[in-house]
Amino acid sequence: CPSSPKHPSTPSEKCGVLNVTKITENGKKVRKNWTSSWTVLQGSSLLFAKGQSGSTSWSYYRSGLLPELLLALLSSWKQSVKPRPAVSCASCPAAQATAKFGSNQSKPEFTVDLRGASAEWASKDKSSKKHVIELKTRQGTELLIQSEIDSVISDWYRALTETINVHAWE
Ligand code: I3S
Repeated sequence: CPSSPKHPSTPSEKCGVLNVTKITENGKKVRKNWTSSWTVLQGSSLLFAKGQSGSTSWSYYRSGLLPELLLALLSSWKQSVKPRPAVSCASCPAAQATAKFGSNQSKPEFTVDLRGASAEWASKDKSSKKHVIELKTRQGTELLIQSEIDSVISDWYRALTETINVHAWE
């Protein structure tokens, strides 16, 4: 019998810019299409913002997410130059970002249900890129998630695996 989660109230809020592609959708293989997406982890959901493939500062400005983008970049930079504190809700404006998704300023392009999902470091045959996470959902969608910044993707790996563990039996 699996033990109950060690941290049932682990804050599952995080956001930032990640490279993402689906490789399977509803059990069917799809062609890779890497895009840079504003990504929000909220509870047991992972949301990807629409229209970030150009990912210019202007597109973030227009979507109203530029302040959050700058905060996320600043946070990544800070994390890369000094010991990293645990990710906390206060360090990330995920809630505001999600509120903006909800108010149509930037609709999520798609949402992934992390309940019953799995996340692991992708093997080399999945991608030639470094720092790639393979995320598989219960619904048969497989995604690759990547960042060039080691500390950024490591934090996401930790947050995703913790969230998946907490929601595994829902
Ligand atoms: O797994 P693949 O098919 O080698 O993935 C690469 C291709 O999707 C490629 O696109 P085209 O097949 O349209 O040329 C992408 O540009 C590459 O980025 C993909 O490989 P990586 O290893 O970057 O995931």
